[in-house]
Amino acid sequence: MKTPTRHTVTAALPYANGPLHIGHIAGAYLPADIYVRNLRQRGKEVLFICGSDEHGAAITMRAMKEGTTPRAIVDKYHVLMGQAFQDFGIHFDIYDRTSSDLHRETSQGFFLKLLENGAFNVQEEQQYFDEVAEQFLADRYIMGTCPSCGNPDAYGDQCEKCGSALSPKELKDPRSTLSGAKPVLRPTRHWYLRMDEAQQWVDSWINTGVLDGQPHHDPKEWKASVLGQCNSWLKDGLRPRAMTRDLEWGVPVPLPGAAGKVLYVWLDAPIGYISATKHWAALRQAQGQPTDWEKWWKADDTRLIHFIGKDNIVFHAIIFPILLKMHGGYVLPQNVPANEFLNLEGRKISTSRNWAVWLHEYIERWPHRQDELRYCLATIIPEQKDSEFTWKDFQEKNNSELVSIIGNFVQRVMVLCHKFYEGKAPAPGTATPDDLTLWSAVHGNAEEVVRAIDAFRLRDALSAAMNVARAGNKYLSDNEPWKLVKTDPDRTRAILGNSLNVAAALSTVLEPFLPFTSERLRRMLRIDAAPWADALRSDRIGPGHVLGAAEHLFKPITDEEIQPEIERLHANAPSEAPPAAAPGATDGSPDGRSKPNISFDDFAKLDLRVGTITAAERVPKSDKLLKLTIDLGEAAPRTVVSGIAMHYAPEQLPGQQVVLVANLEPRKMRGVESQGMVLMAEDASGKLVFMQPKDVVTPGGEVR
Ligand code: B3M
Ligand code: ZN
Repeated sequence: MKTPTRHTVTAALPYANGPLHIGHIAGAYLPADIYVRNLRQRGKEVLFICGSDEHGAAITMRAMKEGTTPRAIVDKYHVLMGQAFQDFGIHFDIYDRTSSDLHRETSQGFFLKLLENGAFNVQEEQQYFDEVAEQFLADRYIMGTCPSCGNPDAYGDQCEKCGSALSPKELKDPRSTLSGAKPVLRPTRHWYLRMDEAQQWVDSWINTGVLDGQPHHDPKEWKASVLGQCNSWLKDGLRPRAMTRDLEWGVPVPLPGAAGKVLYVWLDAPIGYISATKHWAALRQAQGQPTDWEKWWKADDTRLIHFIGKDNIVFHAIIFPILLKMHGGYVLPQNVPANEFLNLEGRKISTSRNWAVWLHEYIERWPHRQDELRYCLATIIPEQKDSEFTWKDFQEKNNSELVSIIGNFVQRVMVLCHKFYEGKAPAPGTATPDDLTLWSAVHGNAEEVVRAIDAFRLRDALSAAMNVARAGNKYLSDNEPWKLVKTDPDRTRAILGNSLNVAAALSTVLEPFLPFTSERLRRMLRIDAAPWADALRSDRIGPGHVLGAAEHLFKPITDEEIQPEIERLHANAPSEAPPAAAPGATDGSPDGRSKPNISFDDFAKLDLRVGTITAAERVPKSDKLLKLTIDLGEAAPRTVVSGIAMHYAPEQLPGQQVVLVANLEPRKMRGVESQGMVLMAEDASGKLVFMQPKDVVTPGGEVR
């Protein structure tokens, strides 16, 4: 095992088929960013690589759904994702993309070298073909029943329910996801990676950390979940795997007679890390800083680390290493710290069901509050098992940790220094046992931050960093400088001098997690960022140093700010019942109401009308939704989707009078546009009942 002199850190290339959500961030990008920031603070040479994965069925299917081209999809989401990362303080050395020319050349070259090295078997065989869409069906293009668990919606490459890796021919009752047609078999030719030949060395590399007879890494440093998944693949025996596909969108197979074939996305995507590195080096070159890209991938003192989510484990820990080794000349990853999944308010995050907190929307709605979300997510990184984000927890952690621990400490020190010493740092004097205890807590916790980050225990690292602020708070509360100033001005100076230096140390230990806050804190203290070791000195801020103005680093988040987030989540998830305007639970506010007052003008904006239901039917594939036709006395009846299917059968409803919010912005639910919302109340048994006039009202009658 060589001592690394440089670190190549990659974060999974997200598919450019939709915006980023907090699950992506907590799973791969924030952990990678924390890791990289800390390495840089410690003066290590690091290259941090990411980019958009622009090939594969994820992209083409999205294009089909949006009725546009794959090119338009990747162009749109590549920009959106790159911007969101940047705005959120996740700073890659390059955020590249796999639809570039350089990437095409790089992955084609890689493929040809593999071919030359005998890495492939070319095989002609029968594969499923969709005669309607005129396309071969691999991976996500084909669905059927999982042979292991019976899930009727398993994909051609994987069952998402039980996690089994599948091939299309193992599916029972296969169907095309393109047309729904029953596929037929047709002959085609593909290049299969001879993974079977790698079985032995992969096994010993993963389980003993030995590669080519040399110690390579310590397998005890790998997560149990990563080893577990790899070993379950190894146990089944590695099998040849096709590295080409019959598709139009992708990197063309660079061989004569291979028209209409592209590289398998899981071949080209990880090579994307390499082409991104080349691109980065070319950009540096253009700026007059020539650099050699190859050392980042080929020098044996380079430590390669892949940050990913658990669904990418075998691709990074087995298949890509096999590709790198069969190609030759590349280092293999020293670790693949994969995380589990993040859930949201009790449910799985789902792009298709719009159950997600989208990063770019968060940044828009909570401007300058990046660190508040970074903090909350860092405390719940799903390191060992799936974890959960809730808006209440976000609020709670902001209020009782960021505001009360960090904010409170810094605020007290700054205000007292301004009050007692006109904003100039006092002299710390001779250290007392109390001061030594304080500094040993600071240094002990700072060491733990480093130890934990090196071991990919980022939650522990954050909690050690917070302990520095806790130690500062305790020191202040134990010594009460605000009282002591009257009796012992010398000791008071020492206490505040020490506290200022703890605040400076805090700006360093928090930086990997809360970069925006650290920067603000440094501005307040009027200090520059410093390398890790220097930054923890107790005399960094010397006597007479002029401080900036005291400002609050964090502000409390109120229920009024959080509630709309929860409501928005439910309102935007189309598979959910739309919120019935039921009395609802109170939020514990003193007067027992769940919402703050609104003005009369706000009320007057509502157009409430009485209508009569003329027809009702179920919305296909939904347990909760009914499609109602409502006569409002207008030229055409309204279509309204209502979440009452659990409470009423469609045939009960014609003739029923209802109160309708008639000017609610139309919204599509399950493909049906809803043009209003029916008001309902929840009775004692939990059943939803109609708000209806006691006497029959002519449809269209206004409710005031
Ligand atoms: N785009 C899969 C994913 O986003 C894939 C990662 C590629 S990393 C080379 O889950
Ligand atoms: Zn299954």
